[in-house]
Amino acid sequence: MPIDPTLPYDDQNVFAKILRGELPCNKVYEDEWSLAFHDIAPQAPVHILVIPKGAYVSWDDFSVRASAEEIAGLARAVGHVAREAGLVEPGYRLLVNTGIEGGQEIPHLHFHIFGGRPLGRMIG
Ligand code: IU
Repeated sequence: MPIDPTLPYDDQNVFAKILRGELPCNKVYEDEWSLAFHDIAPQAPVHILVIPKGAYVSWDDFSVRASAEEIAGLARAVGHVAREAGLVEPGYRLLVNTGIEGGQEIPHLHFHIFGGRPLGRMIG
């Protein structure tokens, strides 16, 4: 069920619980700003989620409230994780579902990294 991005942050969402160590994840990378883990229902041979450690509902929320350091930290983490997964040369796709019509289901910002097969051309 897609989430309403105008709602306040829900600290009971599954990614908040993963960040607090209350739920397990298959971790790929972690630093001061970010956590990356394999998606539980992969849509491609490589399907990794990268999330900020801060409490941000969505990309929209993050783009407004996050500090420059948090934004840079998350951007660097996404690039690092894709590189470490060996995806730069064949190529990969980043996706951030945002809000109800964007199909976002978990109310904590997450970048999807897809790769490991030809993904085709997709614009919307
Ligand atoms: P979405 O952009 O909010 O639609 O993506 C949510 C993703 O979170 C989706 O790909 C799920 O498979 C994934 N996920 C997960 O990795 N672990 C979980 O415990 C749950 C969802 I719930």
